[in-house]
Amino acid sequence: MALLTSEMADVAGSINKALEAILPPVDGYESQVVDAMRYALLSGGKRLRPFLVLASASLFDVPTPRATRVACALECIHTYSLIHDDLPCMDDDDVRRGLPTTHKKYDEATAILAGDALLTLAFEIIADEKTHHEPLVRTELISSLARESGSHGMVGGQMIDMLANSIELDIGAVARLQQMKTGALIRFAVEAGAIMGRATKDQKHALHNYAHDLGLAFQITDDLLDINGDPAQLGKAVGKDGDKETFVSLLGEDRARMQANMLADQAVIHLEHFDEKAELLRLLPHFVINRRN
Ligand code: GRG
Repeated sequence: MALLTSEMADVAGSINKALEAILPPVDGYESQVVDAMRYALLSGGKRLRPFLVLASASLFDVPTPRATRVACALECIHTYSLIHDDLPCMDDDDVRRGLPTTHKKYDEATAILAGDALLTLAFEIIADEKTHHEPLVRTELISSLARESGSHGMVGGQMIDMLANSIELDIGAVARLQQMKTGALIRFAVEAGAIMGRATKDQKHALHNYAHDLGLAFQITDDLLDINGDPAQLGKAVGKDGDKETFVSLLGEDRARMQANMLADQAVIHLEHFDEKAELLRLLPHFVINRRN
């Protein structure tokens, strides 16, 4: 695991630098929204999704600067989703990554606008020629990211989650909700490397299955941390799931933990036809289920 944690720290460092460089310069009356984007984007975070983009791109020897741009775009979408999720009309959180949430630091209107601007910035980054010289590859990345972020993916999952207090969800419905809300961006992260690297159909299929199992294992762990996690380590409040059905409320803690373990093992098996370049991807699922934040 030491190899993985040191690689993850390196990726976080290089992504932070790249995000600093990509963010528009602060100028004019609109500077408040750019300040808020910078605040939310550069406030820490594990950079798990960027790490996945870089790790999957490295399977196909995609040049790192290209993969880094896609990783930055994805982190912009992830950050926008956190800003909006923390708003009073959604999860109503005051602390994120150990700091005041964006609407607490600024105000609600600025937080909404910062989220909106991060969402559009993501597509601006990918559409740029610097991301890939082939327009078709850029288009495929854009359409996959749009699909996974939108109403068939993360936004759709968030909608179901918002309704979850008033509708009854069984285990299948919870799995579908989480595959949309959390799994979709993880799927894109892994798929992005395959798109840039012109992977074969079989390779794409294996990576898709890997991302599916990793996403569920990640979410089950998130549900467990909401019950057992330490707010100081997590940098956010716990007990937020309340009466909502989650993997843990439906399965119980022990079975949920077993399920996360099983999914992590299964994720690794999906990579069996990849060579040693897949080592970091092989280590990640067990890191994810043992994380404390
Ligand atoms: C508002 C459109 C919209 C979507 C919100 C992502 C999301 C959907 C809500 C966040 C709430 C939440 C706790 C989801 C569970 C999993 C998750 C995305 C956790 C946060 O991701 P990490 O752990 O965060 O990768 P860091 O801070 O490390 O980047």
